[in-house]
Amino acid sequence: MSSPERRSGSREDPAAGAAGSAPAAQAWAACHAVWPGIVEETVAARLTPAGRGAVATVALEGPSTLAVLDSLVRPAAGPPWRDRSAGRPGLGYLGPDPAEEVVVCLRPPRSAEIHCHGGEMAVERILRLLAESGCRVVPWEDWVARHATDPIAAAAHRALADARTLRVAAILLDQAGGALGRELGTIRDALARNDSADALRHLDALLARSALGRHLVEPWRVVLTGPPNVGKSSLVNALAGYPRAIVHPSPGTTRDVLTLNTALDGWPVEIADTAGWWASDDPLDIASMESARRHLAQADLTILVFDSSQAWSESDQRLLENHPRALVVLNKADLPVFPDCRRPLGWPTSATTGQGIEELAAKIARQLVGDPPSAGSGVPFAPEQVAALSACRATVVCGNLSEACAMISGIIPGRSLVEDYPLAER
Ligand SMILES: Nc1nc2c(ncn2[C@@H]2O[C@H](COP(=O)(O)OP(=O)(O)OP(=O)(O)O)[C@@H](O)[C@H]2O)c(=O)[nH]1
Ligand SMILES: [Mg+2]
Repeated sequence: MSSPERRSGSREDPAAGAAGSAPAAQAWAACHAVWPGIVEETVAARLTPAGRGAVATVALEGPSTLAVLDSLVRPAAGPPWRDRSAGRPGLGYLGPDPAEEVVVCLRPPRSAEIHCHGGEMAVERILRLLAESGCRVVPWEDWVARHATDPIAAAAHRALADARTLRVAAILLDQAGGALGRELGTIRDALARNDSADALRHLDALLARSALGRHLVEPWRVVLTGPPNVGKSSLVNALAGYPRAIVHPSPGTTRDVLTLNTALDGWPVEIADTAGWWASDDPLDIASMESARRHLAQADLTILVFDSSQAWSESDQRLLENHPRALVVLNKADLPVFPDCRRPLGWPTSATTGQGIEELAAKIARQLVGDPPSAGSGVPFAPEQVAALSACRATVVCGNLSEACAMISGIIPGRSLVEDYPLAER
């Protein structure tokens, strides 16, 4: 395989501006500083998501960017890529005929974006041709790591791809912008001046937000349970805003656990509808209830639904006692309430008329999230961040402040990304 690095060795790079110009030289020097191990390498990555789209974007970066473009992409008009200035898009034909129609945009100091048709085959072919030209094709996560300012920002950018709502995306953007890093700096400073109380206060505040942090990429799980026929599936549909689950007057309609993803008050939530609980020795009922039990064990919040138009029963009471932390909902509030002093207090809803549904959604969100962090707050969102903070806290509690300071310094942004993302070795 020919080496584009060698081919481009003697070439001036017009994309970088005039050779030796100060900004370009500084940018390139910065590239060297952060990525000493991969400076000789030219890499390519698909930036747009996998799957079909109208347009896809492949990025190319490294010393042989221009050489690769000149060898692979025939400009529709005008000079070769090496003689063009950065920022102006140009139409070209990539690869042997039938060539891929692409728009190339050069970026200083030595990178380019190739915009192509969004079909899988077009992108795969372009990446294969780039690989055959000597580029190393890397996953988008590595590309993000390469361009992030620090490991926390890199992790936040990767997590952003899985953010399901604007609300969680805003928190992750804060972390990418340095919110968590700044709070880690405050803890390090407190430890450096032997102020363990202040360090613990900040550590506890961060750890208290770690449950929220986990759910920035993974939705909260809410499971509806209760006796048969009380309106669990109807409530799931009302919360989702569309008829996802089958509703029927016969008890025992829902068998398998049915899940759907939605947002409540802007927070991503997976809602599960389950089979009703009743005394039965039918193997099908037992299997349905076993499946519900498994889901309930994983729930962040259980919603226990009863029918307020029916008498309170012994089995209702047992269900209530089995789920002492559940949010109790009294459905069918549009029907006359069956007076029964044993029935617990609960939130009244009518899945039929919509009464109480919006408030129920807000209640669920409040119970799951508590007080959301104010804009710009640090939120640990990756398990390794939480583990490091917990370990640091334990070390502070043991009174070893200098060791805790070293631990927290180890996760503070500012060290080379190469340690975390050794691209050159993969
Ligand atoms: N009047 C009234 N009827 C309701 C309400 N919610 C549900 N129903 C009716 O109650 C019956 C049972 O509703 P489902 O949502 O299937 O009840 P379920 O708890 O999922 O039942 P299973 O899956 O059998 O356990 C249906 O006929 C619904 O139309 C409500 O708020 N008011
Ligand atoms: Mg049901």
